[in-house]
Amino acid sequence: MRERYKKDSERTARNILSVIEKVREANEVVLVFLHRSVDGDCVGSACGIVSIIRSFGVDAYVAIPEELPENMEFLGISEYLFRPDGNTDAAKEFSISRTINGKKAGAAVSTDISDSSRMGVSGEIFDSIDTKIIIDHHASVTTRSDNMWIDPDCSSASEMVYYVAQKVAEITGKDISEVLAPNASKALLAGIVTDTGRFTFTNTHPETLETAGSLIDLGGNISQVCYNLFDRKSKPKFQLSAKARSQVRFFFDDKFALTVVPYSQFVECGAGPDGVDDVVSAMRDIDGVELAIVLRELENGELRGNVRSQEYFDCSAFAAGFGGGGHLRAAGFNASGDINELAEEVIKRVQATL
Ligand SMILES: [Mn+2]
Repeated sequence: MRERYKKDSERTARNILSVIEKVREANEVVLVFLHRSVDGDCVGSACGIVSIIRSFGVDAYVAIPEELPENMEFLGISEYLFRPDGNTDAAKEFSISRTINGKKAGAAVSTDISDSSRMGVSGEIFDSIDTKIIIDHHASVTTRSDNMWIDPDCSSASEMVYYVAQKVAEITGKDISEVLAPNASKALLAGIVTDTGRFTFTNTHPETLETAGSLIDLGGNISQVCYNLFDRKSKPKFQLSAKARSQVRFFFDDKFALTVVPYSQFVECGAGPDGVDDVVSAMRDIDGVELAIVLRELENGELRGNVRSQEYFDCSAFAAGFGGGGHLRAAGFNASGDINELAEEVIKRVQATL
């Protein structure tokens, strides 16, 4: 572990342990928050935190703002998830009395996100809880406090949560396998695999691989994780992906690749909202392309942009211009309105920046 990680993960571990004690005494529950348009890393890191907290006999749930994507179902983590806007008795109880199993949410942990505006329906719940701990590797954070661990150099929030688990085990004299359940370990591995692009991005450090190795020991299954998150696809997804690829337009000496996928094409192919997930990085990998953007329209009319760059384009700043966020080489945003008008606006702004 890096020197810097040791100090920060220990501080965060002690914060988690004091939250566990506070919540235990008050007979409350901890909620863990993640960003909307959930991905492997926010889901993995959040499940890791829930596993740590539950290992001390305290109730905790991931307040997931949308349905878990089908390609993550293999993780077997439904026991960790609570959907505030879901159609369940638990959601009804929460909407009436703001309690889960009769317990009030006494503390919040957010992973892979620090900003409630990107938490979807869970954002206002996060805002309403006073005690907060934030674990994130996105650079776009303006305030710092002792209750935050932000490290943009770390591959993933999941890697950070693994270090927190290690410290929690060390401080309390437990074995890490008592703190991280096998399904949580698998979810953490999925998070690292997602954010490192299967250990191919420049954020893959030696300790990232060591962490992944330990997680395999704890119950992660690397081939199952990679197959489900990257390779496996339904026929409709394959066909929509092919269509989106065939519609790519190139601009500015072929440095910018753009494809626009209206909802009608999802319907035509019978694909779900994740139907074009594999397209943007494939576009970015075309020789000479610096910037790739996929615009998709969801069933509810919401628009989503995925932004990837190769060497120098700041995706995070570009996405922030549309109210989104992310990393230097990978970012995203949500928008509303007409998808073709959004595309024109995107092209204009790219021309001004690229
Ligand atoms: Mn992440």
